[in-house]
Amino acid sequence: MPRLFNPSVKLTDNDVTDESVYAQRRQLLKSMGFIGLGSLMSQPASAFGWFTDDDEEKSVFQTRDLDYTRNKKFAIDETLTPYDKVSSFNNFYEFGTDKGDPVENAQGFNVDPWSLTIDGLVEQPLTLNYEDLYSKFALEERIYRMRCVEAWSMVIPWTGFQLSSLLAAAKPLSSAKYVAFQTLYDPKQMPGQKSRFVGGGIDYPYVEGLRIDEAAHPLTMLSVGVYGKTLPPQNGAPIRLVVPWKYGFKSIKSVVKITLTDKEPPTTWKRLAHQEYGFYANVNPAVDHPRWSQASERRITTGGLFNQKRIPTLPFNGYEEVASLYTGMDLTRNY
Ligand SMILES: Nc1nc2c(c(=O)[nH]1)N[C@H]1C(S)=C(S)[C@@H](COP(=O)(O)O)O[C@H]1N2
Ligand SMILES: [Mo]
Repeated sequence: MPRLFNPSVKLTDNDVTDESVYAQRRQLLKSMGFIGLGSLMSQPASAFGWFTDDDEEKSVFQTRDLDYTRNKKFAIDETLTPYDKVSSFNNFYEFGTDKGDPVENAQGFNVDPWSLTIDGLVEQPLTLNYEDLYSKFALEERIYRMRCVEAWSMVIPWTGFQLSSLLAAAKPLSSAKYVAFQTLYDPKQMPGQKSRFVGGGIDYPYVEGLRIDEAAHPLTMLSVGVYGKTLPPQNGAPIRLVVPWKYGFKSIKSVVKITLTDKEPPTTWKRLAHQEYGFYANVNPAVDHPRWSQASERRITTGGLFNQKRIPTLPFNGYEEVASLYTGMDLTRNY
């Protein structure tokens, strides 16, 4: 059973387990009345098993091979997280709050047709259709670390293109200071949007945002694939953001709208609990989450989830080249 959340107890590295951290993040939602007891009790079963035992034949979303080049600049000497774990241990609350829910509930997700619009403070608003996502920009593969705020991490080969290419095509006006992102809103397809018990009580659509210099940074990617194939729905098909120096919740999935604005846009987790999840969300081992340490992380490679090796968390998730974006900012306040 998950441990009960006690806000006065600050967990140290030694007594925090991944299980207790997920349980605590969920506990916040439960304390707000959004997760039913049934869902909380079923959590360990699906979080411990990579796949739920299910003899039923289910149709599986069909992915296909992509044409791309490997960008060797991002070939890092770390063990990749295997595809079966990347695609079966997910946070995608639109399909349920358990780690095993998205792979279970998203296989019928229809991504074609798709429409992604870029609008707001731009000279040239754009709309990309499903085919455009794979053909308008040259695709490349980059291996990035991904660090969830829940203190686990993966190493993932993403296929996609720099967000900066898309922004350049839309020609931002000089008044544009931020970029806002929005996930598809389609309660018929996304059970978590239909029921607050399935979706954790989040106000959908899921929204995220970046400062425009963060959005234009060469590390910031729009991903349309993983392991050389189109994204499966549980990873944010057909297109999702990847910002490798920030906690995973910034990397919004199944994006339909990108809007340039002059004001800091609302972001889903900050709106839910601003004292715990900020707008910046830069990976930072020196700034703990109010309820758990961020000094280390469980790197998910092969083997069972809770046998994974704990490694130190690096500032900006090891992407120190972004540090200059934050010169003069207090990153303890701007968490
Ligand atoms: N729309 C949407 N995007 C989302 C989420 C979500 O619940 N909904 N979860 C976020 C979180 S908390 C993480 S850690 C990553 C997980 O990405 P992955 O499942 O592809 O590893 O997606 C992020 N993007
Ligand atoms: Mo996350």
